[in-house]
Amino acid sequence: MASEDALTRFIRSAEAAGVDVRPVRYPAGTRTAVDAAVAIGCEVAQIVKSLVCTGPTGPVLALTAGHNRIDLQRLSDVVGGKVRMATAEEARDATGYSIGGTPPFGHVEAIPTFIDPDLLAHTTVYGAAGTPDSCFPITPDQLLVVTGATAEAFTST
Ligand code: 5CA
Repeated sequence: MASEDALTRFIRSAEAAGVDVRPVRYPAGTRTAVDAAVAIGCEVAQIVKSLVCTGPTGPVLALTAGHNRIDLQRLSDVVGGKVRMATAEEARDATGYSIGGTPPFGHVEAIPTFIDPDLLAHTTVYGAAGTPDSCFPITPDQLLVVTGATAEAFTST
């Protein structure tokens, strides 16, 4: 699917979820957290990585601060069963978006979501808006409400 379509799809899904998102396109690309932080001009720690894992009952979404890494053992303990990183195909099937552009909400199905507490320390954080060249700002409070995420420590730096 063309990236423009995925951005439009995300904006519509966010509206349906009651969030007025204002994505910005960055021609230099925002495929990784570092790319996104450079393009936006923010700290890497303010980037929301939307990482899809596969758990005992299906997909699990781990919203991870840009400077942190998922610790799969810790995440498994939080989930209550063994999780692994989803394959690119599994992630796309679960969310409707490709890796590099996966947004933190607005997916084709509701995914149980956990959020890295480090993301809650900022006034504004930035998530992918459906494409590897777009991001949108959001407050951590709004992100918590719209995702219904549980704040749990599941990372290592
Ligand atoms: N747009 C940026 C900043 S919001 C972004 O989406 N970053 S991300 O971290 O959420 O997405 C990239 C992540 O996708 C990588 O950190 C990696 O965990 C995952 N990934 C990359 N390639 C694969 C792959 N082939 N299979 C599974 N996961 C992958």
